[in-house]
Amino acid sequence: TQRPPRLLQYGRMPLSALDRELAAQFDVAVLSEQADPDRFLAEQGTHFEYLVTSAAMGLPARVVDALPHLRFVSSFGVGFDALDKESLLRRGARVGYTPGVLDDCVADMAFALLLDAARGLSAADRFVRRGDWSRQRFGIQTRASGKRLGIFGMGRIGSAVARRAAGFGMQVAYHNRHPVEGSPHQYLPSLLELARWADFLLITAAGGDATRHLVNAEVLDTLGPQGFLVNVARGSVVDEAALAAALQDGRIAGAGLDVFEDEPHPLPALLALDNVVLSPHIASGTHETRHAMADLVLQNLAQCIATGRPVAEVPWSAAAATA
Ligand code: 8YV
Repeated sequence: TQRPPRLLQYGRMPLSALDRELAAQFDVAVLSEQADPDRFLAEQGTHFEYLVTSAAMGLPARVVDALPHLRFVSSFGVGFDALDKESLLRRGARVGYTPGVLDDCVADMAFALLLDAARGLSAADRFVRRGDWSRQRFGIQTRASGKRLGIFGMGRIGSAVARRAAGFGMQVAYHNRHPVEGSPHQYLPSLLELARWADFLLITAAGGDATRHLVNAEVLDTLGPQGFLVNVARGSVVDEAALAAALQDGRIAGAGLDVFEDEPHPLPALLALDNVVLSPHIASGTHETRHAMADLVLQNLAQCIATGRPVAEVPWSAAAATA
């Protein structure tokens, strides 16, 4: 019998069943669990052709540079902003990821946050638990149905959000760098125009340098005191300090956030506010979706080992491979 291929796991995966399956199929080393990870890389880095990581853990250049024979990275997640593009392209390693299978659950979560922010659901829960109900009235909230939903980032997930919005009788407009061909929704050529138009500004744009802090104080002030912000994309898209200040001053009405600039550390100012609902980066975190993501991580690995290319490949990796 052949020895199973060696596989470097950057860290524990977001689903323990996947850790177990990887250990069954491969000769696994988990980098984060080595006593001295840098020394481990220096001594053993030459042995690994395959690596798995997640969108949240990412992959720094320091690790790629220590793996001279790295051929394939399989990442758990659809975002690839935390995978170091330059070092991976230099290495010629191909990069697989898990688009498509998480769209519905992320869109569900976007709507959960939108409705919670508008109707004050989490604040209402705190109100009842504190025993305030017998002493005072809960504040009047904001209607979501029929309102204007501005989507920043009309990709697969943005489209899934827009489909849900139809059921709530919401009008949808969006902003991307370029209009999406064939999209039935209104395109607004700038984020400021989208913020001015929208009652709810919802972010499903990719993270990374191109979108860093695009949602800044000016965009939030333009969204205005009746407006709500929802972010299920990347914390880096929003200037979190500006957001906390806008929420505190009532310059926007409320927010729902699943992602933060420095996870797992939301800005402390946010924790004290009742008009923001916070969740710990769980939009893809259902049994169904995490298992589908895990299957694609495994399929990407298997196909890359068999044919040299993954089932679902990060665009810049695919582009480099065909160049
Ligand atoms: C995380 C995500 O991948 O897919 C993404 O880009 O951010 C999430 O689905 C998940 O938390 C595991 O890292």
